[in-house]
Amino acid sequence: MKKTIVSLVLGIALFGHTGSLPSQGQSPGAEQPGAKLIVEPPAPELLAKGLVSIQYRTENVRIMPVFGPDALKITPRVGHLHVRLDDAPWGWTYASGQPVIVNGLSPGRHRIQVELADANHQALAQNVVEFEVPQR
Ligand SMILES: [Cu+2]
Repeated sequence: MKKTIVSLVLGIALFGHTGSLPSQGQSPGAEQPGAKLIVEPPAPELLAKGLVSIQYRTENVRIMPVFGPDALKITPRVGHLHVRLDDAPWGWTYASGQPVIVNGLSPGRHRIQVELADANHQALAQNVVEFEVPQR
C-alpha cells in the first residue's frame, strides 16, 4: 500500500513575489467593493491519486500574508483564507494565493471549508467543497 501523509502546502516561499505592498492610509476596507470567493471542485484526475487540489479565485481581495487591524486600511483590500477539513475543530491559514492542496486523505467523502478573511481574520465570504476520494 502506498504510504500516505497529510501535507499542507502553504507556499510560504512565495512571499514578496508580487512586488511592492499596496499603498496604505486610503479609504477604509468597508467602503471597497464586496469581496467574492469562487472555489472550484478538486481536479478529478488528481483525486484518483489521493491528491486534493482546489483552485480558487477572489474578487476585490488580494491574498497576501499581511495581518492585523492596521492592514484593514490597505487598498485594494488584502486578506487570506481559513481552511478547515471535515469540520475539524482546527484549521489552517492560506496566504500564498496558490491552490489549496491536501494529500493522503482516506477514501470516502470529505469536505473542505474555505473562508475568505480580511487581514484581521474576519470572514468576508465562505465556500464549501465536498468530494469523494476514490479507493486506490
Ligand atoms: Cu485569519
